[in-house]
Amino acid sequence: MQLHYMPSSPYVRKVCVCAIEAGVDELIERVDTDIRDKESGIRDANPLGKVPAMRLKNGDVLFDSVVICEFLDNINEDSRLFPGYGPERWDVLRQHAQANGIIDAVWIRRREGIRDAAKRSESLMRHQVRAINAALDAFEKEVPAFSENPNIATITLGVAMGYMDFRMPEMSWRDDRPALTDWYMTFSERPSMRDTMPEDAK
Ligand SMILES: N[C@@H](CCC(=O)N[C@@H](CS)C(=O)NCC(=O)O)C(=O)O
Repeated sequence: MQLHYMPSSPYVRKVCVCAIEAGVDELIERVDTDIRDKESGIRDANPLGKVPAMRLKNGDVLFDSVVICEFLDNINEDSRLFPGYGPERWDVLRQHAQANGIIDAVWIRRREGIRDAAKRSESLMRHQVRAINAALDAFEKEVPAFSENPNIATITLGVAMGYMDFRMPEMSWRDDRPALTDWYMTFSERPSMRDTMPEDAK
């Protein structure tokens, strides 16, 4: 399987962490992909032109990150990153959406922040920061009930926090969030997280 890969992308990192946690990482060949390069093949793989996209052995292509993660989880029948149908699944998928929304908001805030000051929308940036803070506050209350074993939600949250440290260090997300701070300190020590840290952030 070939993964269209960009080392700084948090969505790609999420897939890589899932692959390691699911024990299927060695099945994946990473293909460095420049999303701005029309010849990179990403638009053939994904009409949206976004990474990650995964080309399977039979030629089929999967995207976006959560779809690839569930596919990888299914390869190994002992892996349980996605709970089966039932209340736990809906809760984990809701938490995944909350964590992934943090990544989306950091990404939008960053894109807006690097525009010329005259074109930048301060209200759009404030809106993203408000959403990030509200989602983190909600997680601060949820941490005690987190499962010990990683799942798609906790992996995505760990990647979101790493992405904030990487792209928005001024956010100081740890302030007044002791439970999340402690949880991340432990989670980020997992080999899957250490081995996938963005190069610039090492
Ligand atoms: N919802 C998608 C988001 C993927 C995404 O936005 N990837 C970024 C890189 S971090 C990208 O390829 N952007 C290119 C573009 O927006 O044209 C997923 O989870 O896979």
